[in-house]
Amino acid sequence: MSPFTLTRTLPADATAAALRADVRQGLTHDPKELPPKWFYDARGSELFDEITRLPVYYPTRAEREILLARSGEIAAATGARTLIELGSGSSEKTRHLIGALESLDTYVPVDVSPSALETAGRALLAGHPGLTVHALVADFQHGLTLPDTPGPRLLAFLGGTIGNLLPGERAAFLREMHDLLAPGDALLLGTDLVKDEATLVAAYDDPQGVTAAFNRNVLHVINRELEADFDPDDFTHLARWNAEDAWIEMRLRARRALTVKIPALGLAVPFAAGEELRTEVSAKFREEGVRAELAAAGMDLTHWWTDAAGRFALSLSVR
Ligand code: AVJ
Repeated sequence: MSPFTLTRTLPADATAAALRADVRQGLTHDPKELPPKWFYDARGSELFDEITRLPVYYPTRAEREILLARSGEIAAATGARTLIELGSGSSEKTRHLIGALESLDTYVPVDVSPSALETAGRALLAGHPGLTVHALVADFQHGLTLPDTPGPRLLAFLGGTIGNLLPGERAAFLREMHDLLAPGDALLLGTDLVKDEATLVAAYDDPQGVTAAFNRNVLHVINRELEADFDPDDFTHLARWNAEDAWIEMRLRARRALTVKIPALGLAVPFAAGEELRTEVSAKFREEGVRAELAAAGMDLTHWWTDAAGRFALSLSVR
């Protein structure tokens, strides 16, 4: 078998249909909201990369610090022969972990972007001649089927992206992850941690305005894909800490009363002056909460590692 295979579990038009459904549902809902996954077209992915290099955006650096310090322990604790990574993107975060996993046989990167999977998969193979890469084009929130690869398996979901799910979605997602694993397999989960409000809000409202551009980018995506006539300059970027739900919310607030036409959906969407559209929820966690949510999904948290400053955590749990 070739050391690199790419399997599409997403029909080519599934993404377009999902965008239409999400935009119709979210913009006719009161209050208005959109799921954060639509930020990431080519421009949005570039802006997110820029965010990860901003001085105020600490999660990426904190998680990298933990991975550099703990990859040996992760390898020893799991003895993984298959590493599955959800939302693998450029596979940048896992390069070090892959190097440390001495018994690794197969890497299964899962992403919605086939081009990112091709580039990352082939680059990894160049550095790891014995490795098999089985890339999956898939949306991991919707019925993931994994290839039959050798155990034990390690499933990695890094970056704190689990924070984009609402509590009910999170419970369902963790249960699905449990169901994908066999007894003895492990889950490596990255979670951003609750901390002082100023640090949290600053991470989502940088002075350079990169996060504001990233937030408004979803309006460009809707304009392009659904022929809408949003003027992104009509909206101001907002980042707010919601202490009750322990999450950061990104919002776009209409500067004036306006109506947006979305011909592809036959919709006219009125905004009142000052009306807010919620574009992202990014939940922050505490150790006890993560442990309890994992336990509810049938997983047993065995390791909890944070960066030296205690801002971000990686947890390892076993089914
Ligand atoms: C990619 C979901 C982890 O929530 O921190 C960064 C996305 N949004 N700045 C996060 C994001 C605004 C990021 N995740």
